[in-house]
Amino acid sequence: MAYRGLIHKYGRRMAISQSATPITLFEGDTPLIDAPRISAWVGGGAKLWLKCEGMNPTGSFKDRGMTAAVTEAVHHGASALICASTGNTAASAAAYAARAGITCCVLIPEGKIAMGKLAGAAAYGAQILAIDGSFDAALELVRLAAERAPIALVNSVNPARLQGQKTAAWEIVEQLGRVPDLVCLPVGNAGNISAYWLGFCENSDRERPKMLGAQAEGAAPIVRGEIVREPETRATAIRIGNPARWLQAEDAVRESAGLILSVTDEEIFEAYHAVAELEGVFCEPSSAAGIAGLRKAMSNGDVDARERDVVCVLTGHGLKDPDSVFDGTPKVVRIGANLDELLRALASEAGVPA
Ligand code: AN7
Repeated sequence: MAYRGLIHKYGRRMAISQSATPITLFEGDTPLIDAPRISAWVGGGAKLWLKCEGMNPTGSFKDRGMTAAVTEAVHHGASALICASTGNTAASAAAYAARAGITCCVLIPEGKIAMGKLAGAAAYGAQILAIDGSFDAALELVRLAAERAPIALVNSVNPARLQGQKTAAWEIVEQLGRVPDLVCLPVGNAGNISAYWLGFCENSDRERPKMLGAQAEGAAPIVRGEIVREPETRATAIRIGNPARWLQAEDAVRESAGLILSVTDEEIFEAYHAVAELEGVFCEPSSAAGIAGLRKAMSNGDVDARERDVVCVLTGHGLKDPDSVFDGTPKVVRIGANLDELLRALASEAGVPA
């Protein structure tokens, strides 16, 4: 039968109300593609696979958790949703609220949201509110607001979110035909790494991957072991200084014998450009933190993944954040509108002989 979304496929294995009518945009079922060139770029002899979560309906993995959280909220009578967001959660919540015919309010750190995410939230008709403060401050505020006002909180502190997001682990096992040896992903609020670990643990008692989480150096509270009051990174999705699922992420890393490490913005952006140019897979900068972290861990000997299956989760689509592609202005070569100039440019710019 045709694919009809995560709850239809996995709902019985999700701890959500079984009688609820799914609110779905047919999220999930995203590609897991082999990546020989980026494997070589990362080095160390591992075989890399890319889990392309940007292929979800609103362009990020958040849709997996949102179908579950919004289904649950609507089942319990909610007529409005709220979330704090670095962008992707906002776009996803706005879309699922629209799908359910209810109101959505999003609270964002002003000026720190990629344009494609803001565009999504606006297009789906959310009420967008901004504060002069960090994501962490926004999350604190929406938690308090949800205690006072009749509005359902859909950040990943909501347990239904993890129930939806854990399905990505099961898809990977199905697509690969086995459990991978290592799974690498970016860590912000730490909901996703917690959800993957939950999924792998529910999948098997014996075979589980190591989890590798990557934080941006300027927003690496778990790596540093302390809250970061003013997190800073160009990877704005993971510009978070006090992750809500901090302890759970530490458990996932410890229980899996994995690791959490930080990568510089420079390393993140190198990986971001490399995966697009070498594999044709365009993710947003934050999403490339997992690849950057893997490369670092391989080169300094923290992981030995030779001839192993490694999955890098690319959490959001590159089109979410078009500004990040360019360092200033796009590299465009202007030519006259005639064949001579085109052929000359092909030879000089692209190495294509006339
Ligand atoms: C592309 O949208 O926190 O560790 O408010 O958008 O589960 O928080 C986004 C996070 C990774 C980190 N990659 O995931 C939000 C938000 C992308 C993201 C993360 C986010 P978590």
